[in-house]
Amino acid sequence: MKNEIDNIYNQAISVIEKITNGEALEALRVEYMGRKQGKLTLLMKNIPDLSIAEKREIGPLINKVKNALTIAFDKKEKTLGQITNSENSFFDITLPGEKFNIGTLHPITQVRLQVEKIFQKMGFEILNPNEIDDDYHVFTSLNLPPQHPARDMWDTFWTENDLIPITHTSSMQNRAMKEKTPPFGVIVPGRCFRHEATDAHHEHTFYQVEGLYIGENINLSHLIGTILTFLQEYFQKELRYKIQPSYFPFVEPGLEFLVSCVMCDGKGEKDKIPCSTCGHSGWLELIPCGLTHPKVIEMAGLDPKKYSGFAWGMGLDRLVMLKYGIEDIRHFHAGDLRFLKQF
Ligand code: FA5
Repeated sequence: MKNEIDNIYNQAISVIEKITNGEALEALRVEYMGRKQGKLTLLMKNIPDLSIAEKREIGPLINKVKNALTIAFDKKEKTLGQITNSENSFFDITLPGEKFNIGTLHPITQVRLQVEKIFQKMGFEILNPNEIDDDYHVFTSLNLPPQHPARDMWDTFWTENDLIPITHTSSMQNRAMKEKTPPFGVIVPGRCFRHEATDAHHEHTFYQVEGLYIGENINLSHLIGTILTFLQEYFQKELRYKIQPSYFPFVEPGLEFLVSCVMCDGKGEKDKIPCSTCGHSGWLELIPCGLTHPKVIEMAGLDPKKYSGFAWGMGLDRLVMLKYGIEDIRHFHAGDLRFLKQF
């Protein structure tokens, strides 16, 4: 029996060495070590018939052979696996590469960067607003004391501790005047929040770009010149403009800056179809603005007899919509890649 065990071991080892694929190896494993009919298993079934002395010799020998074969099979299996992997890892440099989807800047971000560049060229500095601010900066410092009825013009969100997700970027006016020495110009691009029933032109979350210039002897011509220069540079078009009275407690006079419609060139219609962008009027109400109210200047610690200024607050989303002919503001935050991939 000892010889038989040696033979089985030697045969198995020599065949394992020659094997070249996993299937043949598995078949061989069953042939020698299979639980029912394996050659080694069958030998083990004879052990109960042996004498005690033989049992002591044969039992450990079979176990030793069994362990040695298990190791040989496992080793061969690993070797075959490595060969297969290296065959699979053949790299064909002629195949087209994997396509990576690289994101792009959101259209609002793209336009914000353009707007910032234009105003920087005109000497304006960029200030970032606090997205959550206090009552003083959002309202009181802008000549809107508590209980002022004009506060109703803003559908404001409040936090539980009486702070405000800013309703407009005018919230930085007081800080800018306190921090800077006139003459200075700043723009404040930022995200605003209002309790709005959303529609094609209104979102609860949108963007504004505030502008503030403070110096001496500032008048409406400075305001008009600045805004017109910006709009012509932004739309790359000669635009006609008109201004009409408006009301904001932090400017006096308060104005609405209108430009000839960029979609229909101020004609009110395009190809004989009424222009829906300007409501057939040929004019776009684009930028609320005005000369800074003396009280606002005074509240920032500056002398309103010496200093004057102008300010505006334009909707950035509106500028993007007009530039690219986007009909509904709600596309911006819908997360629809079909929309976003166009920019
Ligand atoms: C203001 O917020 C003033 N702070 C602007 C201002 C600044 C006036 C400085 C004078 C001097 P108004 O609420 O009109 O004004 O908003 C300004 C612009 O923000 C609007 O013309 C519009 O383009 C945009 N806007 C306002 N509400 C929304 C909204 N819910 N969704 C999208 N855009 C909005």
